[in-house]
Amino acid sequence: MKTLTLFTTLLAVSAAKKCIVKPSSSNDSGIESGEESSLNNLPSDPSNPSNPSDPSNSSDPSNPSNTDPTNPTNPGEQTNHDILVEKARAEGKLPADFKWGAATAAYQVEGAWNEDGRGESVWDHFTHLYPHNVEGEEGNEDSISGNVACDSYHKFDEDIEMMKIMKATHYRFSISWSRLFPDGQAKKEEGKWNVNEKGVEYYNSVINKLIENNVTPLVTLYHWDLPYALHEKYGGWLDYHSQYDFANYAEFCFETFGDRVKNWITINEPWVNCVSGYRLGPGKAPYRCTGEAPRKLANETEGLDLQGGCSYEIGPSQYSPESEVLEANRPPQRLEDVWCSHNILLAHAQAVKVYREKFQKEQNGLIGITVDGEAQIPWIEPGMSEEQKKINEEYANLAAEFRIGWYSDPPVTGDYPQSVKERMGKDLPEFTEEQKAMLKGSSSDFLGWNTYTAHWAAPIEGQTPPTPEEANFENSKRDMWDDNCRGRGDGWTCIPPTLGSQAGSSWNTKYPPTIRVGLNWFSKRYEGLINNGIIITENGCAQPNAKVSRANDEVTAEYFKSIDQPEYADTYEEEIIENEDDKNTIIRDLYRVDWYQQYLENLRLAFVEDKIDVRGYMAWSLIDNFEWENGYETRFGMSYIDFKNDPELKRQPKESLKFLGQWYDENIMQE
Ligand code: GBH
Repeated sequence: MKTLTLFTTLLAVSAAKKCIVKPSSSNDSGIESGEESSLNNLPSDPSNPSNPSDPSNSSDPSNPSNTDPTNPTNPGEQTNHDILVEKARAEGKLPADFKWGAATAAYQVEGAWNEDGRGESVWDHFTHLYPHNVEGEEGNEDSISGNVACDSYHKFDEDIEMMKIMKATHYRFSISWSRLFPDGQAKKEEGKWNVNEKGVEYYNSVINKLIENNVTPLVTLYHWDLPYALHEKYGGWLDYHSQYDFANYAEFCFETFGDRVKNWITINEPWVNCVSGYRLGPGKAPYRCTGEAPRKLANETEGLDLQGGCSYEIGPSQYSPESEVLEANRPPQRLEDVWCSHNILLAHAQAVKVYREKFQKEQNGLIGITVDGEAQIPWIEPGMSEEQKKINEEYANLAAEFRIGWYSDPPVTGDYPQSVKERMGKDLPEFTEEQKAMLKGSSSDFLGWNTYTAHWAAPIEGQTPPTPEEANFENSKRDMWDDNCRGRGDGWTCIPPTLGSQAGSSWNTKYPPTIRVGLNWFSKRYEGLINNGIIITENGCAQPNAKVSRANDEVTAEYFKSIDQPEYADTYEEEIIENEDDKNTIIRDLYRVDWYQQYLENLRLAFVEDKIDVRGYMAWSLIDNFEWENGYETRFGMSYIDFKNDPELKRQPKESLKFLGQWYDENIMQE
C-alpha cells in the first residue's frame, strides 16, 4: 500500500500546483470569437429579463447560513454569500454555504419496483425484456435490474446515517416519475391530481427526514427512468409531446414538495439519456441503437438484431409539430438521439417556465439542469510545435462545444453552439424564436455539472471540417478526435496511453484536473449569465475491480513522464483491486480516497485561485447501487452493500466516506 499512500500525498501537492490545463487561449470561450461564435449576441443584462420572475432573495430555510442567491437587481451590493466567499478565500477554503453532499438516483437505489402502485419505467421494462444487456447472474433477475437495488424505499433511514458520516449538508436524490404517475400523465381535475398517493407519502417522508436531520434536499426530477407508458404511447423523448407531460409532472412536484424543496434539477445528463439510450447500442434503456455503436457490442448490434439487445419496441412518434408521425415498432432511425436531445431540452425549459411563473416567487427556490461531459484536454506530445498546440486547443474547445455546449448552451444562452449548427446543417433541429426565449436563462439560477473523466482532443490528420454543403450528422465531427484513449482497437479496446489510470468502469479514468478545467470553461463561456454558480452534481469513481484491464498502465506511465507530468503516471498495487470474496478490499477503498482527495483539491483551487463561482459538490455515490448496464459489481459507492449475500442490504461506511467527513472539517468554513 506504500506506493499508493506516497503517491496520494505527492499528488495532492503536485496536481494542485501544476496541472491546470487552460482551455485554449484567445478563442477559448467561444464568446469573444466574433462571427464564429454563437454567443456574440449575449444580453448584457445578466438578470435575464426573459424570465417572468427572478429568484432573487431566495434562501434555503433548512440551512440558515445559506442566503442564496445574489440579488441581480443590485449588482453592487454585497450579499451574505459574497461575505462568506471573501472570508473563505482568505483562508484557502470553501465557504460556509457550500452545498456538500452525495448523490443517488431513484432507479439505482429505491427498488420496490412494483410496490404500492408504482408504474413501470423504461428501465424496468427493458432490463426485464433483455436480461443479457446487464452484467449479473444469469437467471437471477434481481441481479440484473433495479427490482430490489438498495431497497432505499424501505431503508432510507440507513442512508441518512451514511450521510452523517461524510457531514453532508445536502443530499441529491431523484424522484421516480412512474412512482407518482404510473402512466406518466399527471393531470389535475377539479383541484385534484391523479397521483399515486403512496408515492407521495414516500417522497414526503424522505424530504421530511432529511430536513429533520439538517440535510437539505437537492431533487432531480428525471434521472433516466421514463414511465414506460410514455414510451409505448409515443416513443418517449422522441415525441415533442413529452415536454408537456414532463412539465405537468414537474408542476405536481413543485406544488407538493416545493414548500420544503428549494433546489431542483430538471434533467440529469441529457447526453447520456439520449445518446446512450437512442444511439450507442443497448447500454441504456430504451435500447434504441442506430448500428453505430463504435465502442461496444459492435458485432451484436449488426443488422439491428433484436437478440443483440437493440429494441424495435416503441410507440408511434412525432418529433415536432411539423414532422410526420412515424409508425410504431419501427427499426431505430438515424438522428433519434438528436431529436431526443432537442425534446428533452425543451422539456427542461417547459418545467422551468412552470416553476418561474407559478412557484418560484413564493417558494424562493432555485432550478437548473445537470449536464455531463468530459472536459477536453488538448493533446500534447514531446516537442510539439506551438502552432500545433494552438490548433489542438481550438479543437479541445470545439469538442467541448459538441460534447457539453450542445446541452448547456440552450438552457443558458437560448440556442445550440454555432459550431454545432454549422457542422450539423439540416440534421440539427431548430428552436423557434419562442422556444429560444423560453430556453434562454432557464438554467440561470445555477448549472449542474457531473464530472468524472476527461478526454483528449485534437484534429484528425488528413481530415477537413465539413463545408456547408457537407454539413450533416456524419460529417460533423469527422476531423475531430476526442477520447480518453489514444485509439480504439476493434471498435472498443483502448489503445494506450489513456488519460489517467483506469478506474473500475471502462470509461472511468482518473485525471483530477478535469474538474478545474471544466469549471474554468463554463465560467468563461457563461460569464455573467449564471446567478448562483456551478454545482458539481456528481463526481466519483468505481474502485478498480477484477473486470479492469491494466494492460495500458506502462505505456500510459511512460507517456506522462515524456510530457513532464509524471504525477499522472498513476500506478497502484494489486491489493487495491476489489475482491468480491474479501470485503475488506472493498471497504478500504484507497483508490477512491485518492480520487476524492485530488479532485477536491482541484475544486478548491478553482474556487480559491481561479475565483470560479462553484457552489456545491455531490459525490457519486452515497452507497453502492445498481450501476445500470454494469450491474452491481461495478461499485461507485462510499458505503458498501453486499448485494450477493446480505438479505438485509446493510450499509457499511468505506474509508472514502470517512475521508469526505474529514475533508469537510478541514476545507469548508463552518461559519
Ligand atoms: C453518471 O453518469 C450517472 O448520472 C449515474 O447514474 C451513474 O451511476 C454514474 O455516472 C456512474 O456511471 O464511453 O462514450 O459511452 C456518468 C457520465 C458520461 C459516464 C458518458 C460514461 C460514457 C461515454 N457518463 N460516459 S462512452
